[in-house]
Amino acid sequence: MKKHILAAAALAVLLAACGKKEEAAPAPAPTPVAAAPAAPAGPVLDAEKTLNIYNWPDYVPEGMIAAFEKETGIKVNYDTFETNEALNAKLVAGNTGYDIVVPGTVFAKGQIEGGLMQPLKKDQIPNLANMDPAIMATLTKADPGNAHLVPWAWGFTTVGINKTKVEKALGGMAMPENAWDLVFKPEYTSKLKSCGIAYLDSPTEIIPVALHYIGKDAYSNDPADYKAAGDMLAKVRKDVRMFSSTMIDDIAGGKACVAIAWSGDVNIAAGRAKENGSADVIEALLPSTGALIFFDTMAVTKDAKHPNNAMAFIDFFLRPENAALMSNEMGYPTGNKAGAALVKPEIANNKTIFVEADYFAKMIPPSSFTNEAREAMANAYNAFKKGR
Ligand code: N2P
Repeated sequence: MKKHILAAAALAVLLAACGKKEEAAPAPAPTPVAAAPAAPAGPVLDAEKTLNIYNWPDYVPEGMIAAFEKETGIKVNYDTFETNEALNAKLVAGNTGYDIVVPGTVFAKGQIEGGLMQPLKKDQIPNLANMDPAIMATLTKADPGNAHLVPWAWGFTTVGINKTKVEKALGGMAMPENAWDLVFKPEYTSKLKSCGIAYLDSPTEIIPVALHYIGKDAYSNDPADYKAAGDMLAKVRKDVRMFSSTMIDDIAGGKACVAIAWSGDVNIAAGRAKENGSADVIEALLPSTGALIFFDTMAVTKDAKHPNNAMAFIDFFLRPENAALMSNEMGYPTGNKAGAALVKPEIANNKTIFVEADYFAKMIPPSSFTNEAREAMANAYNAFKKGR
C-alpha cells in the first residue's frame, strides 16, 4: 500500500515535470574524463566539538545521539520544546544557542522568510540523496528549492483512544463513524469526560483541527471561521479534563482515555502502557473525514555556532539505518526512501504509521499560518481554554 502512496506522489511530480516548457536538446556528451578524486575521508567539522539540538520530546530513537557522539567525538546538548509556538518565540527572540531546531513546516515557512535559518550546505549532506523526491517536492511549498529544511519525521494529528476505557465509558453507545466526534461532539464528550478527555496544549494544534471538524479550511484566514470554531469548542469545554504537554504519559498512565494527539505518540503510549503491565488497548484512529498531516523538519539556525557539526548530524540522521530506526522505535515515517526497506514488517504494516493510499488522499496536508491567522488562533484558543 505504501508503494501506492509513493507511486501516486511520484506521479504528481512527474506530471508537474511534464508541464514544464520543452527544453532545447542537450548538448552532445563531453568526452569522458578521469573520475573525480575521492571525497575526503570524514565530514567537515567545526573546531569546537559541540552540537546543540532543540527538538520535540520523545522524538529520537534511543542511542542515536550517543552513536553520533561516539563516531564524531562531538558532544551533543539535546533539549526539548513542547509546541511550535514555544520554538518560534525562541527563534524570533534570537540567540537561541541552538544549531539545529526542528519546527513544523507550518511555522518553518515564516521562519525561513524571516531570515531565522541558514541555507544547508548540501555538499556536506550526501545522504540527502536517500530522501523520497516526492516528499522533498512537497516541502518546496514551505522551502523553495529545499534550501533550508530536511525532514525529521512526519505524522498526523488525530484522535487517540484507550479503547478499553472508551467503550466502557460509552456504555452501550456505538463508536461514532467520525472519530473526531469523540472529542468535539457533546453527545460523546459528556460520557467520555468520566475517563478523561485531553487536548494538545497549543492553539495551532487544536484550532485547525476544530476548523476542519466544522467543515472549514483548517488553515483559514477568515476571522468568521475562528469565531465558528470557538463556538463549537465552547460547547465541549466543560468536558475537557486537560490541556496536555505530556500526552504519551497521560494516555499510557490512564489520565486520559481519549485525546487529540500526534499519531506516533499514541503508538508510543500503547507500547508504554503495555510495558507498565496494562492490558488496555490503546490506538490511534483514522477519522473518516481525515486527519491533519504535519511535517517536522530540521533546520540550522542563522546564528548557529556549529553549522558544520549540524550538517554532519543531518547527514548522519539521513543514513538509511537511522531513518529506519525513527519508524521502528518512534512510530513516525521519515520520508527516507532508502531507509524504508529496513523498516520492520509490523511497523510497515501498521496503518496508523504508514497509512494506506486511499486514506492518505483524504488527509489534510500542512499549509502555513499568516501572523494574523496565528493571532486569531491564539485568541480563539485562549478564550476556549479559559472557558469564556
Ligand atoms: C513528539 C512528536 C512531535 C510531533 N513526540 C508533532 N510535531
